[in-house]
Amino acid sequence: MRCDVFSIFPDYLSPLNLSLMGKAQAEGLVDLSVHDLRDFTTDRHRSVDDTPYGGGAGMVMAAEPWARALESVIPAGSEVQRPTLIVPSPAGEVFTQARAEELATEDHLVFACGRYEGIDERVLEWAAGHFVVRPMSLGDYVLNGGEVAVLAMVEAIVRLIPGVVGNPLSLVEESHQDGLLEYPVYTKPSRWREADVPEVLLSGNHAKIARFRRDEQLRRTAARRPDLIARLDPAQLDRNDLEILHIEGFAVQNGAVRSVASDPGEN
Ligand code: JEW
Repeated sequence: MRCDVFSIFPDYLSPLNLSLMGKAQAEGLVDLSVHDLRDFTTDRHRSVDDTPYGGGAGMVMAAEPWARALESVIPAGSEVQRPTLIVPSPAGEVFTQARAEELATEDHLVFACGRYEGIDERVLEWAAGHFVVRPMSLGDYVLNGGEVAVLAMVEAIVRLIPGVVGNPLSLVEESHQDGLLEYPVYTKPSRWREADVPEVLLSGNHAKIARFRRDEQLRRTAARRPDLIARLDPAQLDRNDLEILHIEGFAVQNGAVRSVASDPGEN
């Protein structure tokens, strides 16, 4: 996979040369280039921003440096196999594991890191003629620019490329999560500062261990991510699951898992 990243702070992306990402690059699984957007300016001051039409606070990234930058990575003479252009934005589609899995199968990803109040919208419209354009949000909070979002997205995508993560079984286990949060994990020593590892994990009883872990997944998902509980398919839940969920304040109603009154939650 080829990845091109454009930013006015290319040094911000240097973690991509470390650890897992660095190894993936050294092994030729990923070919990553980080480009300085200012190299595509034409004025003496290398400016990339200007005041917003319609008024308002802050500055907007001007179209021309972006177009020149993006043109530099358009594959020669191919309307077919358009690269995917990911534009981090608080107004984008939310980046999820499903999006990471989809993007991990692409040949060529291009990332456009904005700053200030964002990029002139006409860049995205123009780019749609050469790229599959995907404005993407890392989540519902505001960053100062796209760089941190790109670090997270590239890490989530690249680790799914075959050969990048050492043990492919950990990827298989991950993808088989049934829409629940992970169970808690423990390592030696079995007693640490008065705190014991749950006894069942030392028992060697694999059926009981699996049940314990499933219960913990259900409990923490109910407590921390009730939105995920509401999306469970009741047909995939056994009697034990339903009992745990009931203790946590959920029950099956009209073919869906619903929160049962007693806990009013935040609303
Ligand atoms: C994010 C890119 C570029 C992504 C997620 N645009 C914009 C904008 C900004 C602040 C306030 C309002 C709009 C700053 N900003 C970005 C923010 C991505 C840029 C400039 C971003 N949160 N924030 N998930």
